[in-house]
Amino acid sequence: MIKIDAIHLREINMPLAYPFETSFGVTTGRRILLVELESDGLTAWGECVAGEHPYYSDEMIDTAWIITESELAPRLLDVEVDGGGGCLKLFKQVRGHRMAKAALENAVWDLEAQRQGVSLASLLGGTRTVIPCGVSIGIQASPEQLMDKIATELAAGYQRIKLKCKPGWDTKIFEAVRARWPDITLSCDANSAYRVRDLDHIVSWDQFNLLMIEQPLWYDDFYFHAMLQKRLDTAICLDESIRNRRDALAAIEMESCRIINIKVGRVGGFSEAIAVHNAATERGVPVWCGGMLETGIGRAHNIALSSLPNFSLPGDVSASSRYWEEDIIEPAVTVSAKGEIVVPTGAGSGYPVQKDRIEALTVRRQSIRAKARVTA
Ligand code: OSB
Ligand code: MG
Repeated sequence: MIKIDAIHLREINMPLAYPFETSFGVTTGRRILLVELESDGLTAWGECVAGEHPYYSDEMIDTAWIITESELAPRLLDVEVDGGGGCLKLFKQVRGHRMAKAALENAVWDLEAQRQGVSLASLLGGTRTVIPCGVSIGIQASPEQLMDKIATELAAGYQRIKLKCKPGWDTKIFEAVRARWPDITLSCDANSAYRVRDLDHIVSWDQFNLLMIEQPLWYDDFYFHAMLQKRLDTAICLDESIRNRRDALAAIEMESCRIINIKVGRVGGFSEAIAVHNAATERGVPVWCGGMLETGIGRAHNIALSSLPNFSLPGDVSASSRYWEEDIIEPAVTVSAKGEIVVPTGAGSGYPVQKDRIEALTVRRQSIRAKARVTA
């Protein structure tokens, strides 16, 4: 059993090395909530992937902070928790707020791995020694600039290129990319930018031999994605719509998608991410690990998750240097010339945090401590 002595919340501000544009907006820097658990002389970290605004999902850093401080941290400090797997039940009374829950739960798993002296990957049930990596490339100022970016990422060895798209930045872009690279593994992600009037338009993308089309319709939809999937040869991949295992089962049953993007923050932590992974495995649906422009703390957790067997497609888990001038972990995440990340085997996540650097980036902090307990 694990007893948490203190939970430290902090907000760090980090400028992105390159702006990132999606159909819902441009991000130039991140405001990130980190949680740090203290337990028995050990320290474990978690990253909340909620954005500055509620544009990707209904969570944002400020709601995550309030929920963590007022509801989640007190619950975690009040009990002895039976490892990371115990958090789901502990937080169940609080509806939603999955990204906030995930930050704490994932830190508990990290702590548990340290206590057992095993890697986080193996504690989660991971079997892969290396993970295949892709990149997600944002909407650019011009098609030429996009071509340069793609050329750079392919030269670096990345195994799959995902293009962010939206009305006006789609068919013409796919045509140009396919004209130059007819055979690369290519996909697109619309982040819910299309509507039912666009179905014919989306069906016309079958000509581009995409690996998948990610979340083309509403962020909370299954029905219309199923209608679209019936008409498409290309696989639909759901991201935003999949909040838990039950959603994954519904989407697979309804044939709303043929591939699932698992983001540990979006589904509320490692336990639920593993449950989605296992449900997809049993039904022959491949999964891959999505990204949320994480710092090294979240990135290390994504690497551990990606070591599970059914993460067979390249994820959006890529090198630290694509996001940050300097990451907050040491060593930074690097990707080999074959487009792979080696899964660490040491105790815990395998990427120690740079506390000095985190201190320097901190703009807000709050500590919550366990009430003194009387022991017999
Ligand atoms: O939809 O996958 C997404 C970033 C922020 C919010 C949503 C998404 C993304 C990405 C970037 O695609 C993935 C990454 O490189 O971290
Ligand atoms: Mg996505």
